[in-house]
Amino acid sequence: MKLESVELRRLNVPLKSAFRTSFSSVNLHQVLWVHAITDVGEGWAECGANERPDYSSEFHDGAATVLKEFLLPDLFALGNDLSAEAVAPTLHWAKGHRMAKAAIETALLDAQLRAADQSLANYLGATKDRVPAGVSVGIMDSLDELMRFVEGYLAEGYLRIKLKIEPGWDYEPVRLVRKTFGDDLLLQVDANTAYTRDDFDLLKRLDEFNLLLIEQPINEEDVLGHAKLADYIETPVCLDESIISADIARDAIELGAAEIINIKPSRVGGYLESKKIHDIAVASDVAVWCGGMLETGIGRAANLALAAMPGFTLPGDTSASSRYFAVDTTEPFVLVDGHISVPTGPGIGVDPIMEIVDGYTVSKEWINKP
Ligand code: OSB
Ligand code: MG
Repeated sequence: MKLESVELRRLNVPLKSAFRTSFSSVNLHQVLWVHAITDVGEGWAECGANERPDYSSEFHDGAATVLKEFLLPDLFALGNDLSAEAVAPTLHWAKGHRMAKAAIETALLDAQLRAADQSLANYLGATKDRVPAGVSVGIMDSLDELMRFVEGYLAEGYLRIKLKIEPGWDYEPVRLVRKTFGDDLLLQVDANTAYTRDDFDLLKRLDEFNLLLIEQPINEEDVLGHAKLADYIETPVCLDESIISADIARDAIELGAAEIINIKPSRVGGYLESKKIHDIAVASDVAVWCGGMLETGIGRAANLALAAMPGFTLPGDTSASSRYFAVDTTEPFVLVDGHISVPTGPGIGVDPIMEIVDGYTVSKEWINKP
């Protein structure tokens, strides 16, 4: 395969309701797409970075710049030696920028698999044709509002609820959801690093609610702190932001800091690195689940393929398109009996609907092979 040109496309996609985490509140989802044109066909990927460096250090302008100035030139230079598998080794010299690397690797993997008439799910070794869906519920203005949203999601059939928490929005919302919806509800929380080592007693109070897990309670660089917390509380500690590579996943597991892992392909540099983390976790008896970055259909499709691998034993944040969007950029993913079907078509298995995509597009830039 040979890379001929790449389109960087920015989209503004309105959310159905504001999504608030401990680090931001968004109404409009700003998205960066990487569209690769090769000699064997084209491929698409959604970059996991946000517009601002608020979830990780990456952000749209940074990802676009590193792609244009450093990553794409090396991939153009490979000529006919390019393959999706060659992307990570070729770009290894460039430190970090995993979301930018993941985006180009995924677009090329999509092109390569479409040409080979193979689905991403099949390529990754998926064993399921549908995956159980959880939903991530943002921080609300009131407990009443939270109850309305959770009740609505459960009525739609979601099989697991994840509550975003932060200091001041933790014990009470969790208590009320547990009390209202019962002991059988699969319930977990995500702090997005909002707590510190001084908050362990506060977090221990959540033990009484029999949560599936607590996700990334403290600073992502404090892996040892998560191991100490995991010793101190009953609730299993799950890492998200901290796990940026298979090496870190292996270390975090060995340290006792990652009793469960949220795998987000964008955060770790792509689907190939995600597969490595999956394999390490399975070998260590650590459960994994697929996280998300509010992906539109292009990104959601690829996440579903990953979530269909055998080690993904907990419901992911792989919700239906309607969780976030009135109109998705592809055929919408729908919830049926609490599950979402894994795409079976070649590559990521879905196509952008260009009339809709063009309506969301705010800018396009083409980078051509020199
Ligand atoms: O921490 O998992 C997270 C969204 C944006 C950034 C970080 C996170 C999230 C979510 C939503 O929790 C996941 C999704 O539904 O895509
Ligand atoms: Mg998280």
